Amino acid sequence: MRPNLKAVLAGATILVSANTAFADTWRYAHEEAATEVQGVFAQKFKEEIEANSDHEVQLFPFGTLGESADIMEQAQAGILQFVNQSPGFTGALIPEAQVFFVPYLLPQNENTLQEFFTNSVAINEMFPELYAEQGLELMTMYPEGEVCMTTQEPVRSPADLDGVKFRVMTNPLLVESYAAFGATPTPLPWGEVYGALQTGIIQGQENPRFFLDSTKMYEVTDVITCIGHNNFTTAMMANKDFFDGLGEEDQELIQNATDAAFEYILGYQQELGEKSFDNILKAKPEMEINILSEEERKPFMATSEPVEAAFIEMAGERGEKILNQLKADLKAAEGATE
Ligand code: 6CS
Repeated sequence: MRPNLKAVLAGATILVSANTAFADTWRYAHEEAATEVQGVFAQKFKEEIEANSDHEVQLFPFGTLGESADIMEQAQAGILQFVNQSPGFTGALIPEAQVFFVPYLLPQNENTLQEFFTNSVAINEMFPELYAEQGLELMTMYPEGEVCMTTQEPVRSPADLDGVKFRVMTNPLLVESYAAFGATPTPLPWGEVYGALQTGIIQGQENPRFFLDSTKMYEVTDVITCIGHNNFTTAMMANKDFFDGLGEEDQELIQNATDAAFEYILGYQQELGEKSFDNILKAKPEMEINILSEEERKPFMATSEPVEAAFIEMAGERGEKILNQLKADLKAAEGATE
């Protein structure tokens, strides 16, 4: 059942007025639990804002205000001042952001990946203009870790995905990508995934390593397969009217808090990802974890070209420009971390 937004926000208002130490309250919703990567990013942002100003940041983790699509609507409407939403749910709004689902585009080397997210011209200069058209001030994008699949049966080649109803985020290019991998892509909001796996409506899904552990995907699937095809990208943004209406000092405060949270989360998500498979095997020793070899990855890698073409078809000239800039940024990041 959807939470009653008015009731939640009324509660928030009472809390604010009870605490006279803060000048005002900024509401920030994200798509994960408080202890997961987006939650830790948000907590760091809150701490920075509150330590350096008289503003309060109130956090709304996954589920408290609805699904990803709901919190985005609320941020666009100005009910929320901040929102963390992954490009996986922004396909209809900002088709160009689907570029993050072209398989094998992002590097697997963590240093190169972090260098890319820090200095990318596409992320820091081009994407903000596209988000602005949707009433959003893009504050940053950051990685959440290597994406792997969980399924009921082993996946060694695209043929093993034949007939597998595979949940993807509600994103047309992800649908395209999993169709190219040989599966039957099934877009669903996150809140429906565990139950759909449990009841057999779907037989697979993908997510970053830490999330497979924290959301206990091993309880409802038996095999993890990593093919090195992607790293989970997410985005944090503010309502643009709210941000534009602030004084320079507050805008700088928000940028500094974002930068601090970004710096912190790079190392945090890396560590979390590294521990996740050990945690999963402790909880379920019979879980099968397969890291496919270079040879086994080849047929999956062959899909990157047609999926890239599908991206350009969907995102047009502007999408192609972003893709080219992103490739240039990745080359520069590789050069800087060789
Ligand atoms: O798969 C999803 O829908 C979710 N995955 C992550 C890692 N974060 C939030 C998102 O809703």
